[in-house]
Amino acid sequence: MFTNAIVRTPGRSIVKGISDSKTLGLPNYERAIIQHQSYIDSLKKCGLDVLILEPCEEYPDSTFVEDIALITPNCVIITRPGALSRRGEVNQIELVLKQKFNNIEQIVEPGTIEGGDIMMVGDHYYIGLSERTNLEGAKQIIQILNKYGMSGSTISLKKVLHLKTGLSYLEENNLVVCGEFIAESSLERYNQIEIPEKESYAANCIWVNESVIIPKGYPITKKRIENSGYRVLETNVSEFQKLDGGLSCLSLRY
Ligand code: CIR
Repeated sequence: MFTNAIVRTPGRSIVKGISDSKTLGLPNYERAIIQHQSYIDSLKKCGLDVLILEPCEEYPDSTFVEDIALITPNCVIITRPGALSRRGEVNQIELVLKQKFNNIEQIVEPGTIEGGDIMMVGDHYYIGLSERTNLEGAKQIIQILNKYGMSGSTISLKKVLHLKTGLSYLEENNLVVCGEFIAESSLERYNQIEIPEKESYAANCIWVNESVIIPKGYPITKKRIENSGYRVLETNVSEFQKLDGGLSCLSLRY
């Protein structure tokens, strides 16, 4: 069970965030603020205490806090983002995490890793090797996990930005899968909840204490997850989607 979440309010600079999307356009700041508030409300409905950090204008993508740290039950690992424009975000989050946790570890050069590439399954962590996360970053994180009695393994990405762009673990051996991960042999042991390509954005969803929060507007995904026995909450995160941001990357949950 999770009890807490950390989020960061988007700044006005969000319009300058990294985006690969050619069709969705720029995010609208006012709408992003409203959507961010509803996202917080959804986390609260699932019983979480939410720490809301001040906007950080210097870093347009800093609302995507999940990429900057991994909070495990035994230690906290500060990442080293592959995206150059995001590297300085770690200094901002470090101050906050140092006040709350002991056992703080850090990924160092030449390793790069972003939290969107890390999926927790109990005390095992899957690490996506992507354009943002390199082998050295994965090796470092696995070494740190081992030091604290946990384990990790890698999955190579072909197309998507992050591992959790196309995968979400919903506990109880249930795994939401989409696209390139449907045929991934290391994931065969899970009960797979398959998401069709046209709803691929909803493959990034989050399990929070028996409920699953999914992006609004994906009826097939909603039904399939409900049929697997979960309460599903929908929240509109379309302004963040414009920056290739999934729902999970808007919070650190622990
Ligand atoms: C980026 O490209 O870094 C941001 N615009 C989006 C990050 C999304 N992170 C995530 O899905 N974990």
